[in-house]
Amino acid sequence: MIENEVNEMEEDLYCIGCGAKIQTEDKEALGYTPKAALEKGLESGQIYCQRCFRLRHYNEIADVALTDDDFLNLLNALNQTESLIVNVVDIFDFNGSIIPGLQRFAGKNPILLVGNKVDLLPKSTNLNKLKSWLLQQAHAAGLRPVDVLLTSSKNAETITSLLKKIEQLRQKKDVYVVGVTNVGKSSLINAIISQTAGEENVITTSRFPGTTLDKIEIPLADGHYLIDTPGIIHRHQMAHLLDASGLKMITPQKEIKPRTFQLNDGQTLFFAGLARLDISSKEKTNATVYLANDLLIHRRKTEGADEFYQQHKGGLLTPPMTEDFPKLVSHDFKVTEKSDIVFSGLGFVTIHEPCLVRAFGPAGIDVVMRKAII
Ligand SMILES: Nc1nc2c(ncn2[C@@H]2O[C@H](COP(=O)(O)OP(=O)(O)OP(=O)(O)O)[C@@H](O)[C@H]2O)c(=O)[nH]1
Ligand SMILES: [Mg+2]
Repeated sequence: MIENEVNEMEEDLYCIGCGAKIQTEDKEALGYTPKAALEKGLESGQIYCQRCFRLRHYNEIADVALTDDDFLNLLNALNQTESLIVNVVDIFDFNGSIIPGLQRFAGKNPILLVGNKVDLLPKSTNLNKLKSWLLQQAHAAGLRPVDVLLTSSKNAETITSLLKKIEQLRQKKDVYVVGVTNVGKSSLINAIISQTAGEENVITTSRFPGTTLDKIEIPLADGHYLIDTPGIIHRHQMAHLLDASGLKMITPQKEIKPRTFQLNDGQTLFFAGLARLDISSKEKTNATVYLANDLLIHRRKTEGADEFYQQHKGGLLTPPMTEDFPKLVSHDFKVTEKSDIVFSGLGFVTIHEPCLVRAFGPAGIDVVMRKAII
């Protein structure tokens, strides 16, 4: 009897953690929930699928792939809606956070641009300057946001400002929170729920890309919804090249303590085994590195650096730990003013004086130069 009831109700049940439709048949597919867990969930009114359960309790990820079509459908649906679009980007990885063509997908709907994870930047960062930089970058990428905000899901004040801004801009419409995977969309929504309803960590979040699997609708006071969406997956993200422990090591957890090196001509920095930077310059050059605080930075001569890398990759230079990690390829830059060399998904290095830089990143990962942001 109970079983029948459960089966009938399955039609309309969604995991509150990731948005997947709940099912009890296929262990490998999205939304799988053991029957016993489903019955328990029905009693409590909050159902989490098995994948969310594992993520939340053991930090274990079960890979389930959404196809590029899934994302395209989601984006295409945006201009059919009447809504406010909140585009969240990771302030620490702006280049890796851009969704090409978002302005077109948004149609007539206004876009609020949110630079998240601002807690990772040093306290001394000039936030107003950073905001104008963000807007400028957005314009360069063809995005015309109606406003820009900096947030941290760990900072209540920024969440209050975000809520206020959303209320002001949404004009009694739905709110879609969109962005690339891992920028912190679900964490921001959790922070909003915590501030308005007092419930903590309702939606599943994790450092693994691809946590949210379908739309999650959070009801707002006026009958409209705040909608979490699955993050767009950029296949060329550092996160996809690493295993769970590697990912943990490169993900900054708190305020980054910049590490400055005075480099001579012909010196090299290795950022674990993931990236490398060579300097050519007549003068001494100062390089300030913004990376996860515990990640190894190893300085040595450029001469023999290739052999050194081959010898120590996966040993002294860890991560990576896996054999199939792509080889490092070089990118040459001529620094004429204070600039950042950005290793997408890893961090950046501010070069303070004019010099020549040869930067190495894993094949397929963007390595770019920009005007210094700090
Ligand atoms: N330092 C810092 N970390 C954050 C912040 N917001 C989220 N994170 C972390 O970033 C990772 C991804 O967070 P999620 O909220 O799952 O990101 P998402 O955009 O919903 O990701 P998908 O569901 O995969 O699209 C987690 O490890 C979070 O703890 C923030 O403001 N500051
Ligand atoms: Mg999410």
